[in-house]
Amino acid sequence: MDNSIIQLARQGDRKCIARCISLIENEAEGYEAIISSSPAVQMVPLIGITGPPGAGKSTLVDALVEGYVAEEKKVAVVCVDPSSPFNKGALLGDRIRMNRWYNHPSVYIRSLASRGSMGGLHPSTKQITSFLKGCGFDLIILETVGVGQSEIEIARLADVCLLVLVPEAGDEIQFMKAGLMEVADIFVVNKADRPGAVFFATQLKNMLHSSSSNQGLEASVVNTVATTGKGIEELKTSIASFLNNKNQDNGRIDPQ
Ligand SMILES: Nc1nc2c(ncn2[C@@H]2O[C@H](COP(=O)(O)OP(=O)(O)O)[C@@H](O)[C@H]2O)c(=O)[nH]1
Ligand SMILES: [Mg+2]
Repeated sequence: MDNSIIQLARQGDRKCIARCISLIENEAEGYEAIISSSPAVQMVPLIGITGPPGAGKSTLVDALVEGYVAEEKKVAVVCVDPSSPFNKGALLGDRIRMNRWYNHPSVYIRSLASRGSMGGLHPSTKQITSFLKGCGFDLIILETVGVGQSEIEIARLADVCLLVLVPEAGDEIQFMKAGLMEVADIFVVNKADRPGAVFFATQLKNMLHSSSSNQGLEASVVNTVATTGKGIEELKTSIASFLNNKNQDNGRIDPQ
């Protein structure tokens, strides 16, 4: 393994980053060297975004990237589609959705196919996101379709986990998979241009309030229209304040 590739990747060279990720993804020769070279970067937040297909996750990622790039942040986006390779159309759709960022100097986007069984994340996702943290990005966004085990895995991996839902989900909320509600730090009611969004958000808030065991931080609910950017500033504020609170909690000295 040529060490200069790793070094160039660390300096933000896109081709070298892509090459390193492929090596990690395929566990190809030299991949251990790349992983062990990853500095322990704690300060780069990993934002996980999950939810059902079609909820608007990729459109939301596109809008968030726009917001962060406007703040002169460098962003890496990793998209994992557990349904691929059977769903090439979804990946293509994501590519179109985030089209304007593919050649932007502040943005790096990578799609990973899932090799995990049970629709989980790609087994190397953790190593790949850790690697990216050491390549000069200010934040990492991880988008995955919420099927199978992926939400649980993304919640474990991410520093803040967004669950994207649409107003129509209101009818199904009682029947939602057990465990799904618990993974979210922030509930995003996207497609808030559709009827029922305000009602659904209120319903969600009530439910969270009544089920809150006050372990950890209470989740928040944000309404967005990803296609127009409405609510994106509020969402960014929610993300930042969740991460802030979490850091303060982690830094707190535990009274005996
Ligand atoms: N009306 C409306 N449509 C949206 C909104 N956000 C996304 N969409 C549309 O929903 C479809 C699915 O979006 P996509 O981002 O691919 O969803 P994903 O599968 O969750 O990544 C696309 O046609 C988007 O244009 C929104 O806020 N309002
Ligand atoms: Mg998508």
